[in-house]
Amino acid sequence: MKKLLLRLTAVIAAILVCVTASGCGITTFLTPAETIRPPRITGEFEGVRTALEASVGSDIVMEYPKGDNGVASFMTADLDGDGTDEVLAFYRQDTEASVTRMNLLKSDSSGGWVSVQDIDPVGIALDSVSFCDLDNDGCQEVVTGWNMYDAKNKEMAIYKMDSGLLTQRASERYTEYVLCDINSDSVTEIVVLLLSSAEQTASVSAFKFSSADGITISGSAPLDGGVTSYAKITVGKAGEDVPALYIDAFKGTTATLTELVYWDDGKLVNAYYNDETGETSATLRSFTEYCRETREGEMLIPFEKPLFGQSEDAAVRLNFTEWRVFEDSADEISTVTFKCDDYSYYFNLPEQWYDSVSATYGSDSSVLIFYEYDPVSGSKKGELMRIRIFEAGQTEEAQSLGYEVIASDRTYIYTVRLVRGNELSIDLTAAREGFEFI
Ligand SMILES: [Ca+2]
Ligand SMILES: [Ca+2]
Repeated sequence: MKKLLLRLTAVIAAILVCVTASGCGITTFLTPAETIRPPRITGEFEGVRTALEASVGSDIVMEYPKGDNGVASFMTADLDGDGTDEVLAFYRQDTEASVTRMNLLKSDSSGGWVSVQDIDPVGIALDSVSFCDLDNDGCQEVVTGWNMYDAKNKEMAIYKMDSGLLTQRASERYTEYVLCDINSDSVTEIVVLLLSSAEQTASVSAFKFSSADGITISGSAPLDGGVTSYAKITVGKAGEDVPALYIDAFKGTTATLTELVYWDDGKLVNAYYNDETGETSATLRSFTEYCRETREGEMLIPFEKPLFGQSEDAAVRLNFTEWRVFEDSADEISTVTFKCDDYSYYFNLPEQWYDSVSATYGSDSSVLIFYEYDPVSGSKKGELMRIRIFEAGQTEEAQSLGYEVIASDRTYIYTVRLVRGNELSIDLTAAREGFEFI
């Protein structure tokens, strides 16, 4: 559970990526924590709270964007490009229900702070704040996301600095959004996901921001309208140099799917979406698993690969996960893994096992058995390897039963018993290489 929470924290950070427009497409992805200097209440920002209270009264409670992780009650950035940072502070009036307000403060000539603008809230609570130069004029705009009174979806409001004050230039309904250069034109787009559960529709749209027109749509693509919520959005590549969004979504409580969205031939496309059914069934899996990035920066999409030889009415269906790299013609299989949720590990199958090995797992006894399976005759053949978990300190007992240790942590030792002499047999080194903690 703890690991799940950590993963969700990473998800929140991933959703709010802002790209530095460097003039050569996507090169760097920064989390808000990196684009915004961490606020300190000492030193140069010491007078901010006092200046805020002088302007809006002292009966206030400092707030912070609800959906952001680790971002505090004010953020700093040089919004007007004059070389010194402004402060955007978030607070609520103590006497008022939970409505987040924003206040813009500037440093004055004597090095103190003064409030110059109080900005009316767009919704009930501030969910996210990002600073990003959306129109390539060298100054960052402020992109805010708000929880609304009535709905599941949120409202985005974009502010631009104009004569020293922030002016709202655009707003848009959204479920999730990402700031990135999706079409490689060196201008950051606002990519908006909008899910309407009531109407069972969902779409992704890329918007451009300009000072004159606010936001205008550049492209749009349908998404699976039957999803329940979005779990994780990762900005990666589809192929060599094509920016892409990998969108992991829940469909129900445990099933997940991945939408892969990128710009192709002047339009936004959703690689696995089926126009006829209106669903993205190709990537639908019955379990919860999200895309992962390899050390080399390649994105892997999880596909469900049911184990051979299971009876249709088995109480618990077991699956391998086939991790694929997206390719235009046919996806490339990167690895096939068994995931053990009970003991939080993956076992990555050796390649020679992909088409002819199945497994059984007894959660009570923690034993995972891999065996050879003949898909043609549908028959189970000899055992190849079993993984068994012992309590820490039980090494001797494990060894006396023919097990060899491949990994350990404070609580358990993770062991294997190998069957040798089969052409599919693997050695201890390969078993160790295949084992991975989640
Ligand atoms: Ca700008
Ligand atoms: Ca762009």
